[in-house]
Amino acid sequence: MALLNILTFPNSILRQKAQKVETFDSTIKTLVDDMLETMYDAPGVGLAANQVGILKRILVIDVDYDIKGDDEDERVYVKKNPRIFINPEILEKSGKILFKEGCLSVPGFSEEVERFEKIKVTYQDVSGKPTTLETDGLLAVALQHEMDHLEGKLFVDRLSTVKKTLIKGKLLKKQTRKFERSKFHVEL
Ligand code: QAP
Ligand code: CO
Repeated sequence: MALLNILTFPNSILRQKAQKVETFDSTIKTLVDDMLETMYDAPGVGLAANQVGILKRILVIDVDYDIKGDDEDERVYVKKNPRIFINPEILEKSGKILFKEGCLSVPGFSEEVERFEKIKVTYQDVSGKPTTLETDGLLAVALQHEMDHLEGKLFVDRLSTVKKTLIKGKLLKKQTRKFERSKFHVEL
């Protein structure tokens, strides 16, 4: 198992559309394991392959967690219920819900986004077996958020231009500082 690097907004790779998985081999299984490890390590409740720079239609989600530790850096997720969705598609949707969303690719920001309240999805598991699932609540929101990633879309695209521009500016500034720091260390 390995930790993968999570790309952050406004990285242009996050804007690319992911391709359908056709072959369910050990490469996919390893990728799924690494994505789960990366998600739990972050910690987060959902991760799309696009976010680790791999343009395949794969999502991992775990919304059944307990958070241990009060401090942001020391938080660990327990009671894991990892869910894997490959080639997911929405078959039916109904209702509307406002949910305050965050994203591992937009660290430190969360904003209210409108989603469907209830969805029915079809997807394949890690061995390629087709499954359908009808769900609502946090899992339905997480699925819609993660499926957006597969289309190169981020939750900030669903906010006002003002909010989106502000978040972009702050994240770019943070990334520049990180880069300057690493340059300094190399030159030492
Ligand atoms: C997507 O989001 C999602 O800003 C997953 O500093 C969104 O895991 C699922 C995170 C809404 C369900 C509902 C965000 C971690 C994690 C941050 C995440 C941060 C640290 C976000
Ligand atoms: Co996200």
